[in-house]
Amino acid sequence: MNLYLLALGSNQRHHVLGSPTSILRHAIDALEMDDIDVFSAAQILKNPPVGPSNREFANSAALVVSSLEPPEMLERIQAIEAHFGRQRRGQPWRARTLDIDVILWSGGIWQSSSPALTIPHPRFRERDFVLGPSCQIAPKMRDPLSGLTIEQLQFRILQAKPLDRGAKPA
Ligand code: PH2
Ligand code: MG
Ligand code: MG
Repeated sequence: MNLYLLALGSNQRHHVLGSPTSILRHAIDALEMDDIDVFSAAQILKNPPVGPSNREFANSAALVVSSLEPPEMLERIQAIEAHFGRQRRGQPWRARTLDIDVILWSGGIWQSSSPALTIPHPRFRERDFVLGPSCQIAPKMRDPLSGLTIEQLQFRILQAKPLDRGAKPA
């Protein structure tokens, strides 16, 4: 069995599901399938955008247990994103109804170009919007590259920018 830490984000309304917060609630429900068991999900938080977007994000994280191997998990996640109205055409930073990223995997390190998948996620160590929710559900899960736990990584960025936290409950 594989354990995955997933990060979820949304900064665009869905015509039926409504707000980003509502989209994330539905997306967490949609993750639960025959071969994916949602072990726990973090509280949904609102965060200022990191990067070129100017729209506020709703963010969360989920710990899931699955028999799926990383490429199959990615395929499943992309199917869920598409089902929730994610458009992949255009700029990579465009507003999205749903983004689900694989952050950590119990097997450790994964690197493939086809499909393009890197675990641990290459930018998660600096991202408060990933570490904040992840810390609620998996504080002791360890990054195989730095050797640090989620809690330690979160502490490191809080120490660096203590007044910069824009996260608030959704
Ligand atoms: N996702 C991005 C870029 N910037 N900022 C926040 N707050 N939350 C996100 O999920 C997010 C982001 C690229 O996927
Ligand atoms: Mg993504
Ligand atoms: Mg992302």
